Amino acid sequence: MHIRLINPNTTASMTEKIGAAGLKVAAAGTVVSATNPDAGPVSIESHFDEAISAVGVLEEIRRGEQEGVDAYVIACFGDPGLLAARELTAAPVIGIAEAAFHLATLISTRFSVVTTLGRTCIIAEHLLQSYGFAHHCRKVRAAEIPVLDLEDDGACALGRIVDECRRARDEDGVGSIVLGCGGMADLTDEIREAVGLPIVEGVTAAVKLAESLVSLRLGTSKHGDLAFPRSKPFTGRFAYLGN
Ligand code: 5HY
Repeated sequence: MHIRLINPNTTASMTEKIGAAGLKVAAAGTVVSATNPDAGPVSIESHFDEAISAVGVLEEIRRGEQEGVDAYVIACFGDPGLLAARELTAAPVIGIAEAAFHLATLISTRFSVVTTLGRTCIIAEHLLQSYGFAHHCRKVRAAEIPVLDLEDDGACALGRIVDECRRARDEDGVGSIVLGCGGMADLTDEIREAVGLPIVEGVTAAVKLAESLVSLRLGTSKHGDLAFPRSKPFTGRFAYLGN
């Protein structure tokens, strides 16, 4: 099976890191490829960034459909464009936030989330509500690091994330912690070592869920709201999206 990891921001080094993390946990025989859109924000840290990045995600889904991809992972913690992406394919499409929330509730009754900037906490809180996990999550915390500090070894992003995870461990009464950024995909083991709690990371969680769905031959339902979009022309610079 071929799983395509889509990094919705346009930072190639983060896409590479996400691909490596996914490949590390994939079963033998699973092909893992990672892409990012040509156009869009270099990092996603606001509602605006998210809205623009969603178009890039949809273009990558359309590209994957021509390549016969079996499942997709949207590797940004806001799960940008998730439902629209599911309309474009019969293959499973999994957002890393949704995947991490599901797994965290299988190993703990309560979890906290540690994400990057405080201003993005509301995005995770909205997802917790819309996915029905709000009552499982004690707190969405921020390490107050810009997303691209995760690409800069000198920025001591890891130290700030560990400090915030330790605060969650000591103050929130939770059994596990969810990492709130695709760019943290390579830090799980170090954080687990330093904090001593189960750490749930979304990219790897989504890859294992995608493998399960494909092996169970469970794809996105084309019955109801996730049916393929109705054919229609699009105008202007989006004309290429119409049919
Ligand atoms: C992410 N931004 O996973 C989100 C994290 C965040 O570019 N990749 C990004 O802070 O919302």
